[in-house]
Amino acid sequence: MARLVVVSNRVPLPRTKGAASAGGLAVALQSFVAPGTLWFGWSGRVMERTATKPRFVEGGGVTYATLDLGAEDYDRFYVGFANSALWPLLHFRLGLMRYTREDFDGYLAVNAAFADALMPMLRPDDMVWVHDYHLIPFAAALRARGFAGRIGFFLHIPFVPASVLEALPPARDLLRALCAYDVVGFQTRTHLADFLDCARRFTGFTVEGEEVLTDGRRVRAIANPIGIDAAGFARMAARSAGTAYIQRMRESLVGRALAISAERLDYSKGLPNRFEGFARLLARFPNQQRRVSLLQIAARSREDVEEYQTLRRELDRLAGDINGRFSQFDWVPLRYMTQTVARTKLAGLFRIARIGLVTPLRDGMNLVAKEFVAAQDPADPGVLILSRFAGAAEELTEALLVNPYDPDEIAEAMQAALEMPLEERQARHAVLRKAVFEVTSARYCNTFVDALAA
Ligand code: GDG
Repeated sequence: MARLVVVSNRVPLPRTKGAASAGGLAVALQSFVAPGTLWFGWSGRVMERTATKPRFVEGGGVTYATLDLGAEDYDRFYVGFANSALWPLLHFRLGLMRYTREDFDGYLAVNAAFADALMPMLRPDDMVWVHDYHLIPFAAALRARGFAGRIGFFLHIPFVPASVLEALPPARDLLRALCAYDVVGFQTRTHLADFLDCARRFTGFTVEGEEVLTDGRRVRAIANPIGIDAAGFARMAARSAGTAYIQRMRESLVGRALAISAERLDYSKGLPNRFEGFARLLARFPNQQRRVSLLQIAARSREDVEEYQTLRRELDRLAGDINGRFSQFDWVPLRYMTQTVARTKLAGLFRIARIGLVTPLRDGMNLVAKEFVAAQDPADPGVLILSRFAGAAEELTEALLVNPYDPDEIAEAMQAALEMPLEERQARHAVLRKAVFEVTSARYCNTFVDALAA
């Protein structure tokens, strides 16, 4: 069997496994990679200059090979093009997009440097699976260095309609770069359709069904929603609910309902709108005051990108506002923390929550929504409130779906969730649970690798 080579910007090194990491990709892939796999990417470290030779770590039969980034490459590739241009663009936030040619050149240069470092380790029959927006030009870089084997790409974040994509100056280059892969995967049918439309308009290649015909090659585009290890997460949540930590949480609630949100502190996740929605719940439905607390876990992320610092200050202010306005001497409505919480604890918190509040303005998929569903006790489940603009909304149709731009809609959904009778909660949860147990991380990985091998 061909060896699998995984390439991703961040590599979950074995010593950090199980630690509080707040990224979706690592979580989905970690349990899948089999012994013999090579996993290659950035070490997460910034040095004076970008390394030319990787450092190796072994763990569970998997070889992890990582490169340090130089300070200038980090600024241009990671902070610059990837997270200040592509990330906002692909989350429909043109107003936040900061593009410079220097950043784009840095992005191409790091992809080239990564290809240079990986190339000597590759065998001709390896299958290379590249992840996410940091590495779109990676296949083109490997092809330029002579690699002729199978290369696939999966985009974890949304793909945008042509009218949004065209605002990015090198849109055409990136689309053509995507066509250097054999398989290109997206989270949803919508993202897939937008990609095919963009390829038709901007590349000069022919699109036939769900394939792009380039000069001499065929690129297959697929929709392959990512999932979680649902059974594993459910077990973890049930076990965690019996621990002293969760017991302390219950005691602190003194019988009040818990609403929970957890994600990276990121403007795509819609935290200010959610805070405002919660404030409107308390203002419009005052009988819910003292009856519910919202726990917001917002793990700090990308702190070198200015927008993230601005968002953090805004949230500090909003959280202070809400608690100043509504707190009573023995009740604090909003519990806001920016540290990460260990995964097992998070699972237990999800399990005892009455509401899972997942309201991104845009999201490729959103695994928190799926984890919340898996964590619930089917006999007395909590209610998932989910943004229509999360990829997960295509599958989780029995959630209370909201437009996150309307804080009143969030408030009304919270009110409905708090008042929802047990039978309706059970009925909705049963349908959601089925979806989450069907589209698992294992299915996601197998589907992609099968498409790549075909
Ligand atoms: C990208 C796409 C797509 C969060 N806070 C803590 C913590 N987490 C964990 C969650 C979940 C993961 O991190 C986050 O995954 P998401 O999918 O929700 O979001 P992104 O990080 O933005 O991931 C996304 C994903 O890729 C996969 O394709 O779904 O749309 O944006 O597992 O539970 N984990 C711990 N402590 C925290 O405080 N331990």
